[in-house]
Amino acid sequence: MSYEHIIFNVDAGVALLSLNRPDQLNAFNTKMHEEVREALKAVRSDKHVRVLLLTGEGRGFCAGQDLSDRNVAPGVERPDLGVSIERFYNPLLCALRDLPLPVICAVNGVAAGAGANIPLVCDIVLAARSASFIQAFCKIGLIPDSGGTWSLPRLVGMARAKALAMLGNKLSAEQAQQWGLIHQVVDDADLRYEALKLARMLATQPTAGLALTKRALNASFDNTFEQQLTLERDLQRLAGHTDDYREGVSAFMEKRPADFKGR
Ligand code: T3D
Repeated sequence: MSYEHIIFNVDAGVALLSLNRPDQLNAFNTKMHEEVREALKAVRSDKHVRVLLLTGEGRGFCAGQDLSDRNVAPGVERPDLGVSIERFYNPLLCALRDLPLPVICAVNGVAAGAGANIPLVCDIVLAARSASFIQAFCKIGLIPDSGGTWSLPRLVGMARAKALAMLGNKLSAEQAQQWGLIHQVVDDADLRYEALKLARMLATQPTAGLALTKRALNASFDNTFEQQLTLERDLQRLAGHTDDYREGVSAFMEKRPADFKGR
C-alpha cells in the first residue's frame, strides 16, 4: 500500500512508521489517521515485525489535531469532538498500547496536544534534545485527550500533571526525562540512528516475552498486589511455553549466544 501522510516500511524485524506532514508539524488529519490505522494493522498481522518504531519527519513530532480541519466560524454548527475522539484518537491510543510487541517512540521535535500524549503510551521513548512536550489543549479550551489524563498523573504525579494540563507550558526533553515522562534524551543528529539501533537490537530479543512483560506492566497500576501476582503467574506460564524460553535456557547452558525468534 502507498501512503501520502506517513512513511512506513519494514526491515530486519523493525517496522518504521514516520508521520509525514512536516509543514503542519505532522498534525493529524483524517487521512493521516486512516493511514496510521492501516499501518498498525499491518504491523499486527506481519509475523516478521518484532518491534515498532514511531517517529516524525521534519522539525516536529506531531502537533495533535489539524486545527484547520475544524470549522469554528460563527453560525456554523459546533463540532462533536467526541465523535473524532471515539473514531480516531481512542482507537489509535489503544492500538499502540495493546500492540503485542515493543513500541519505541523517537520524539524528533515539538510534540503538542494529542502529539504530546501519543508517546506516553509507547514502551520506550527517546527524544531529541531540542524536542518539547506541550499540553496545548488548554490554550484552545479543550481537555487533554489521547490518554493524557490517565498517563500524566501516573508518570509525573498529580501536582505536575495538573500544572502541565492547565498551564500548557512547554516542557523540554531534558525536563521530561528528569520528571520520568520519557526514557532518554539524545542529541538531535543522533536520534534516528540511536532509535533504529535500539529497535534493531530489541528485534533480536525474545520479543514474545517482551510483549508479555508489557502486558504485565500495563496492568499493574489497576491491579491489587494479589491480582498482579496472579497475572504474573499466568503470563509466566505463557512465557515458559515459548520457543524463545527454550532457546534462552539452552543457549545459557551451552554457553553460546541465543538465537531468539520472537515466538
Ligand atoms: O478536534 C478533535 O478531533 C479533538 C481532538 C483534539 C486533539 C488535539 O490534539 S487538540 C490540540 C491541537 N493542537 C494544538 O493546539 C497545537 C497547535 N500548534 C501550536 O501550538 C504550535 O504550532 C506549536 C507549539 C506546536 C509549535 O509552534 P511553532 O512556533 O514551533 O510552529 P508554528 O509556526 O506554530 O507552526 C508551524 C506550522 O505548522 C504553521 O503553519 P504555517 O504558518 O507555516 O503555514 C502552523 O499553522 C502549522 N501547525 C502547527 N500546529 C498545527 C498546525 N496546523 C494545523 N493544526 C495544528 N495543530
